[in-house]
Amino acid sequence: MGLTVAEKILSAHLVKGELKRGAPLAIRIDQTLTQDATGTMAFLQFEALGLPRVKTDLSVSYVDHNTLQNDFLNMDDHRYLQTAAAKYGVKFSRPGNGICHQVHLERFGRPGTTLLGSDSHTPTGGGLGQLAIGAGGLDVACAMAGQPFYLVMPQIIKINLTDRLPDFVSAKDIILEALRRLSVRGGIGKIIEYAGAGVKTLSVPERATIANMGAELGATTSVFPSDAATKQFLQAQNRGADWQEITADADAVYDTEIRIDLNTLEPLAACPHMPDIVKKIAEIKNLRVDQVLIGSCTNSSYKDLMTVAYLLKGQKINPNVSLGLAPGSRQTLEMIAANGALETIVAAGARILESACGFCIGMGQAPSSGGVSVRTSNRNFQGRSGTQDAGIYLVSPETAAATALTGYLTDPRALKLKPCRFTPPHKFQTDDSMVLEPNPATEIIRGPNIKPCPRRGVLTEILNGEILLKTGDNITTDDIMPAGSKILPLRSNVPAIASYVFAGIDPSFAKRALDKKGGFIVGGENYGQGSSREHAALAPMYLGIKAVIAKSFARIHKANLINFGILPLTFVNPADYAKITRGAKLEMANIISALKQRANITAVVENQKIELTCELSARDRKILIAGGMLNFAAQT
Ligand code: MIC
Ligand code: SF4
Repeated sequence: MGLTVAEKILSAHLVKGELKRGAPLAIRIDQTLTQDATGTMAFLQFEALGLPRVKTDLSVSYVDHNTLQNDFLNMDDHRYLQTAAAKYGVKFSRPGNGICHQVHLERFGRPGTTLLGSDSHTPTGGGLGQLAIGAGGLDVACAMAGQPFYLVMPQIIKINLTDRLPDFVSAKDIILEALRRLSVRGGIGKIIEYAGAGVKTLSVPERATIANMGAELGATTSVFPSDAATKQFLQAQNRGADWQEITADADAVYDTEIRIDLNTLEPLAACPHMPDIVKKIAEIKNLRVDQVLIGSCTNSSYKDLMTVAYLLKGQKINPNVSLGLAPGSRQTLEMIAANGALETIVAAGARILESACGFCIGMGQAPSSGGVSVRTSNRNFQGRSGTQDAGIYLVSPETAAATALTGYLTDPRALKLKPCRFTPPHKFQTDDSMVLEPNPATEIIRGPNIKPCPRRGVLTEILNGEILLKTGDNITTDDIMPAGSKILPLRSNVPAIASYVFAGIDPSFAKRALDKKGGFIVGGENYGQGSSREHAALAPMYLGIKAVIAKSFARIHKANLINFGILPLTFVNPADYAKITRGAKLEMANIISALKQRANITAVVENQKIELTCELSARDRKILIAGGMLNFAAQT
C-alpha cells in the first residue's frame, strides 16, 4: 500500500509505535523552534532537565511576540533567552529579525524533517513539505533534550486542489474556504495533506499561508508535497541543498478526501468572533472599517507585501482608516525597501510597524471601542485585539489593501485593476546576521521577573472541590489565559500571570480559585482551542485546578493539561454536561486506581453520579499519576 507525504515523514522518524490510526506513537524531532512568549518557560524547563546542550539537529529561539518595552520585563526575558540560547547550543533570532514561522520557513525549515515548535502555528513549515507540529513549551524542552514527541496517530485528510485561483483571489481564501466547510473543530485528530494540480500553481509562501491556518481547523498539522516549487524557493533562499522531493504515492490511502476547485473561489472573510464564520466579501455590504492591519505569520511574505504595494500604488488610503503593515521578516522588509514597494506603501498612508507579531497578539494597535478592524492574521477571537467590543474580520492581503483604499470592506475585484502578475524571486536577499550562533561559555542572565516554573504534587486518590466555572463550546486559550501588552510580559512569572486566568470572561475567577483552594472547570466541545500557550494549563494549576471536565478537548491544550498534572476528563454521556452547575460540589474517589486500570471515574456532584472518562495513553496516565511531566521526567 502506498504512503502519503505525512506517512513518509512519520515513518522515517518513528521511534515507538506504528502508523495505525488512533494508536500512540513517538517520533524523533529534528528541529525545534521557541518564541519569547512561551520560550522563557521552555528554557527554564530545559534547564531543569540538566543537559549541557540541546540534542536536536537545529534549535532556534525567536524573539517576536513581546517586543514592546514598556518597562524592564520583556527586555529581561530577551536577555535571558539570548544568553540561555548561546549556552545550550541554540541559534537566537534577535528581535527585529521577524516572526518565528516566517523566518523559519525562509531560512531553516527543510522538507522531509520534523519540527516541533512552542507555538500553535508551527505547521506553517508544512508549506515546505516539513512535518511541523505545535506543542506546549515543556514538550519542546523535552524534544530539545533529545526525547521523542508522543502523539496519537491522526487520520489523514486529503484536500485536493484543482485548477487555479482567479485574479485577486488568494491562498488566504483557500484556507478560509476550508474553515467555512470544516469549522474550527474539523481538523481535530487529523493531518491535512494538500494534493492535486492546484498545488503546483501555489508558491511556498502561499502554501505556508494555508498550512499556517490549519491550526484554526484544530489540525495536528498540515503538509504540502515538496516539489519543483519547493526546490525553486529553497534555491532562491540560497538553500538548494536542503531540498528533497517528497510526494504521496499514487496509491496512498486517505481517511477522507475533500475537493476545492480553486477557480470557483471568491474573496472571503472570517467574521467576528471565530475563524470559521466565513462569508463572501460580496455578501457583506456596506461595512465601514476603522482599521486595516497587514502582517502576521499568515500573510506577510514578500509576495503578500508586493501585492499590497501593487494595489496601493499611486493611491491614498481612506481618511477614516488607519492602515498598519508589519512585514513578516527582516528579509521581506529589506526587499520591499530596496525595490521601492515600501515607498509606495508609505506614500499611500500606511503606518509601518515592526517585523513582529505585534497587533496579532494584541501588542499594540488595539481598535477603537466598537471598532471594525480588517486584518490578514489568523485569529479573531473576541478581545484578542485588546478591545473587547471590536469586530475583527480576517481577509487576504488583496482584500485588506482594497478595504484600506475605500474605507469599506471591499472585494478587491471591485477596483477593476489589471491582474497583478507576480513571479517568485530568483534570489531572496539572504543575510543571517540577526541570527546569533551559540557560544557555550556564555553566562545566563536572569532578571527579577523570571520566576521558577511551579510544580504540582503527586496525584491523590480523592479529588474534591467546587465547580468554579462552567463554559460553553470552543473556549480558546485566549479566554483561559489572555495575552496582550499588559499580560504577556508576565509569562515568566506564573504567580503573577495567574491572577488573569479567565479575566475576560470571569474577572473574579482567579481570586475565587485561590480562596477555595482550587476546584474544577467544566467546558463544552473543543475546550482549549487556539494557541499552544502552556500558561493556560500552568496558571490554572497554580490556582489549584484539579481537573477540567469537558465534552471534548483541543489537542495541544489537552497535552498541556496532562503535562501540568490537571486531569482532562470527558463525559461518558455528554448530556450530563447539563446536570452540572457552577458552584456545585464535586468529589471523585479511586482516581489513581481508575487511571491504572483504564476504568471510568465516577464523579459525585450534589448527590448525582456522573461517569467520566479520560482518553489517555499509558504514558499520559503515568505522567498524571506522577503529578505532571517535570515530576515524571525526574522519576524516569
Ligand atoms: C498566538 O497566536 O496565540 C500565539 C501567541 O502565537 C500562541 C503562543 C503563545 O501564546 O505564546 C500560539 O499560537 O501558540
Ligand atoms: Fe505571532 Fe500572531 Fe503568528 Fe501567533 S498567530 S505566531 S501571535 S503572528
